[in-house]
Amino acid sequence: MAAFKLSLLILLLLFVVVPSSSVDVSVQKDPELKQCRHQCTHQTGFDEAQKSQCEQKCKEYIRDKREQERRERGGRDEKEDESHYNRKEREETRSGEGERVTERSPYVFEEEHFETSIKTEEGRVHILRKFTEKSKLLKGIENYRVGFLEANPSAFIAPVHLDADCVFFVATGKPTVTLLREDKRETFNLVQGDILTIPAGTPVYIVNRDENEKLFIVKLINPVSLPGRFEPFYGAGGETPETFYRGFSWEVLSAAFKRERDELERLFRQQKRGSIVKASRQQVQELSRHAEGGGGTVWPFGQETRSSGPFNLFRKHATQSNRFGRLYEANPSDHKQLQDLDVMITFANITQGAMAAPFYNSRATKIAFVLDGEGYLEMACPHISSEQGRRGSPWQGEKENRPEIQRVTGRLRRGVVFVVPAGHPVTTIASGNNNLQIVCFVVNAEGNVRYPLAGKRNIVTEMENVAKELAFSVPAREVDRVFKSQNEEFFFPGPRSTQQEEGGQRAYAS
Ligand SMILES: [Cu+2]
Repeated sequence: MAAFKLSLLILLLLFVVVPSSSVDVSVQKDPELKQCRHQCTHQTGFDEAQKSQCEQKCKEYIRDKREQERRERGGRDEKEDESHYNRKEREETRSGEGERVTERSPYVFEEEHFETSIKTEEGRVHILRKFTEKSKLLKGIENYRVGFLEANPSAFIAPVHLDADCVFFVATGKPTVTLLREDKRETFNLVQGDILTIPAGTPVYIVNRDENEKLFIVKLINPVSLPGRFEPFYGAGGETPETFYRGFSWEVLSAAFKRERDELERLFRQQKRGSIVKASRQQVQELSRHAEGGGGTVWPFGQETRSSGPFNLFRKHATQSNRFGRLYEANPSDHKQLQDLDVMITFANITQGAMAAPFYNSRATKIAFVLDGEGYLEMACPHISSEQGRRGSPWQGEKENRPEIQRVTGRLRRGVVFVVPAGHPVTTIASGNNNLQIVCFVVNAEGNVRYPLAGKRNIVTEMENVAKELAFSVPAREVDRVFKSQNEEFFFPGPRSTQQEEGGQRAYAS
C-alpha cells in the first residue's frame, strides 16, 4: 500500500511542475519526511539536540531528493519535446558492441529543414528554420539564423533591408554589393572568400557580375527586434516583391510625395517579376563600374582599418596547413564588424580521405555550413543520452548520476548545416572522393579557446605525469604512447576504412 502511494506521488510529481520556491512546502508535506522524523523522535539514546539535528537531516534529505526529481523531470521534458517535434528524426541506433550512436540528432540539418524565403527563375533564398524549433538544446543560439542566397549569372537581387544584422560569406560567384549607408552609397565588387557585414536596416542590393558562375552567399543573420525572427522589407518594388510603401494609404502617400494617386499606383503596382531578376550585360557593368574592390583586392594592404568594408578570408595565411587540410580564420579581435556581432568565421578545406583533429570550443558555439564535398562528423554529447543510466534512485543514496556520452553522427554534403555547442568534442572527416569544404560561423567567440584532443598539442600531453597516471590508471608512458604518437597538429590522415566505402549509409555509423 505504501509503495502504491509513493508511486502515485511520483506519478503526480511527473505532471506537476514544482517551482523552486514551493519546494519547501512540498518537502514539509512529503510522507517520507514524517516517517523519517518519527524515527528521529523514537531513536533511543538521542537527546533533544541530537533529535533536532536528526530532523534537520531528514529535511535536507527530502529536499535533495525533490531537487533531483525536479532536475530529472526537466531533462525528460526536454527530450520529449525534441522527439515530439520530429519523431521520425529520433532514430537511435545501438550497434553491436554496445556503442551509443545517434545518426539523426538535433544538431544536423538537411535540405528539408530550410524554408524558401524567395524563389524566382533567377535565384532563391533559403533560410534554416529557427534552431529552437528543432530542439531546446539549441536555445543558446536561438537568436541566430543561417541561410543562403543562390542566384544565376547576371541576376539582380532587389533592394531590401532586414530587421537583423547580417554577415555574408561569398562562396562562389562575383557579387557587386551596394549598401545605402546613412550618408553615402558604398559599392563593393566581391569575390570568393569575401566577408561583408550588413548592419540591420541597411538597404542593400546585389548583382552577380559573373556571366558564367552562379552566385552563392552563405548568411548568418542576427535579428535585432524579435528573438530569432526577422523579415525582409522592400522599398523599391511593386506587387512582387511587395513594396512596404503600400502599407500607407494613398492619401498619405499623395501628401508625402506631392503626386496624384494615379501616378503613384502606376509606380507601385508595376513590379511583378519578383525580387531576383535578370539584368543585362550593360546593366551589370553599370552597377559594378563605380565599385571599390572587394576584400580580395584591397585587404590587407593598409586599408584594414576601414572598419565596415569587406575583407577576404583567404588573404590571410592559413592558421593550420598541411597536405591533409587547411584552416582559415577571421577573429573578432582583428575585424571590428565581427567584434560587434561577437562572431568568428572559419573555413576548413579537408583533403579527401583526411580528417580534422577532434577538438572542442571552450565557450563558442559553431554553426557550420558544408559548401562542398562529402564526409561525416562525429560529436560526443552527454545531453541526448538514453534514459537508462541517467536516473539513479534516490533510495540507493547514489549521488553520482553519471550521464552517458552519446555519439552524434551525420553525413555531410553540400548544403548540410550542423551545430556544435560549446564544450562538445567534435571531428569532421572527408570522404575518399572529395575534399570537404566547410564554412563556420562561430558565435559567442570572444575569449574562446579551441582545445585539440589529439595531434601534437592535445590537452593530455600538457598534463603532469602524475595527473596522467591518476586519471587513466595506467603508467604515464602508456598514456604518452597514445597521446604523443601523432606528429601532425590539426589535420591527419582519416580512418582508412571509410575511404573506400562511399555511398553506404551504414559505412558511417560505427
Ligand atoms: Cu550535448
